[in-house]
Amino acid sequence: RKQRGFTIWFTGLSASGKSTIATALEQHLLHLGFAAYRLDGDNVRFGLNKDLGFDEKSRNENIRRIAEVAKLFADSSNIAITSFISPYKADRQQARELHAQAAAHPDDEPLAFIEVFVDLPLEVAEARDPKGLYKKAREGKIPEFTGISAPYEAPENPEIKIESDKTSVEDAVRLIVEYLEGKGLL
Ligand code: GGZ
Repeated sequence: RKQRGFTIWFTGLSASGKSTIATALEQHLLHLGFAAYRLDGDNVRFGLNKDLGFDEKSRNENIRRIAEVAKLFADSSNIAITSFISPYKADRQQARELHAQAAAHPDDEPLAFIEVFVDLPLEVAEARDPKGLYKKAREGKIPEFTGISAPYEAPENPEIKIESDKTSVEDAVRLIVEYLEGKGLL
């Protein structure tokens, strides 16, 4: 029976380091010979989801569509890696359930869903501010900015938590790969 795919779901604040770790993980998995594909703002928010903004309803819909697409990738034996803030617990839970229920045939296993919380204190993310977005948000120039004027609901029981101010990108990748190996996913 062919190995099933699965989804690695990153969540965290803007500038938390999600995309950096997700990109390094994708490269690592590709070098190992796995079909990994990263979904992020650059290839989703400018395409499939270009009709969506950042109000709560739009974020709900953004995450709902991404979860559906990740499920399709996983269902076709790929490793889907998603890198979105995904600030709402209920949306992440819905994404998880979608994977759990993805068994197309009664003898199919559910698709594994690994939530990776890239945890960085807001003050540190704001001090980094690589794109100047936090500054603009403080000035009121970006409404509903996560952490400033919109919520971020941190995961309570993620499969993996990475404190990105205390963990190198290489170590973060190693932690995730070790977790996946331990679960028999790689
Ligand atoms: C948060 C925003 C906002 C608002 C634009 N709030 O650091 P970035 O720039 O590259 O990543 C952020 C990205 C967040 O998009 P997501 O699709 O990941 O968000 S969500 O999961 O909540 O739907 C940031 C930029 O878009 N950005 N406006 N108001 N981040």
